[in-house]
Amino acid sequence: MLLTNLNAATMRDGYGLIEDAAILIEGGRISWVGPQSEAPAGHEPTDCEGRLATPGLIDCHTHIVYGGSRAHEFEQRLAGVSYAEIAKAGGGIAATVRMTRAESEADLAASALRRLDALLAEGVTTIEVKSGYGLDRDTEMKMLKVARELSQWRPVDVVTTYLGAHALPLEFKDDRAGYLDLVCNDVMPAVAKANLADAVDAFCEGIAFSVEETRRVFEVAKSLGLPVKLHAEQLSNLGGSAMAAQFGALSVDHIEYLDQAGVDAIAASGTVAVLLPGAFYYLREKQAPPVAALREAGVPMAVATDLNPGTSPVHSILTAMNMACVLFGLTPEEALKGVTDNAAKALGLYDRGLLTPGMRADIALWNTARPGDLAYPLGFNPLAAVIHNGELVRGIL
Ligand code: DI6
Ligand code: FE
Repeated sequence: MLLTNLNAATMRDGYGLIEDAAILIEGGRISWVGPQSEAPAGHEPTDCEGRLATPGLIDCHTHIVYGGSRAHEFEQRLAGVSYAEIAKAGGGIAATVRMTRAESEADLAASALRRLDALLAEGVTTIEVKSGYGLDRDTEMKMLKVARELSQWRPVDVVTTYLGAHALPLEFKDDRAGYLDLVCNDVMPAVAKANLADAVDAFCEGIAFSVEETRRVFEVAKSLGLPVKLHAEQLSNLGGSAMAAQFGALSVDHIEYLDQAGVDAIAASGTVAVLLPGAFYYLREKQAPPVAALREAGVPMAVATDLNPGTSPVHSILTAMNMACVLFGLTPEEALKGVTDNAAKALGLYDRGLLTPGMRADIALWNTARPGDLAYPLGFNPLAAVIHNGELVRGIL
């Protein structure tokens, strides 16, 4: 397939924009990109009518597999009940755990596909999905299995993450060490053996797990050959990010309270900073992540939806990009880099996120010529077509 008459945002070096570009796709890969006037001969061209081409978008942090609804908690929070009070009364993560344990694989898959469809409608071609609403072995494995199988039903690549250390389950409420034993000695080895997870994550926070508890989880992940990432410094600065950097973490996510020492630590380890403005927005947080310091230190920044039923029911990656600009001060160029090249790196994937020769042919085509039009509006979707793995899977060309 030779796509012609494009504005190609290659994302190599800023937008890496090539005007009047052509892209040659062979065997599911991009084999050539450049000015149309120099395109290789002998291929039937497909005229893209001046549209913008970007890499397929990558949502590198989601929790789209879960049971039930927590819409009533949103109403309670708006009526002045705090997240902590709701959790104490058996709501919050515990409520989703109950509802996820009760649902069949088929029901979990059906609701996850509806959420996935919203993301795919905006040009997403790779998504990460976390467990963490089962907490017992069977439900964690059920969630990861459902997540893995989503790619059989939709044209998308799914990367899965085991998030056993998300919250302390009710049945272990007086036995933290006992739950960590279960995570480290039982569930994680079973997940690894069944090849159900590509990485291991934890929630390191005052209301979740300490730095030392998280370190224990990471030691086991390392011994099983699984890369790690971390929900860190979201509500307070515990130093989880610096500890994660010692394990060569792929990413540290949220990081509103990351300090300079933390920035320096993740800069040295090549860890990606994943910014999640949806949770910041829903929780009406006041402290934004240290974007200027991250920029200064050359830390790659990614942006994701954090789609989850509690703190970020955000089903739109374009909205996350917009929020990253308006709430955190990213440039629209950084936001696009954050859902392409840097999101790929946050997942340890080095074959996508750029429109350059050798990369997978995951391409989004947009009804605009300017890449700045993606992060700028709210509630407007300029997607025209999607190519996934070299196949046209949405729109017509
Ligand atoms: N960070 C959060 O804020 C949540 N999980 C996480 O790791 C909360 C998720 C929920 O309330 O369901
Ligand atoms: Fe999350």
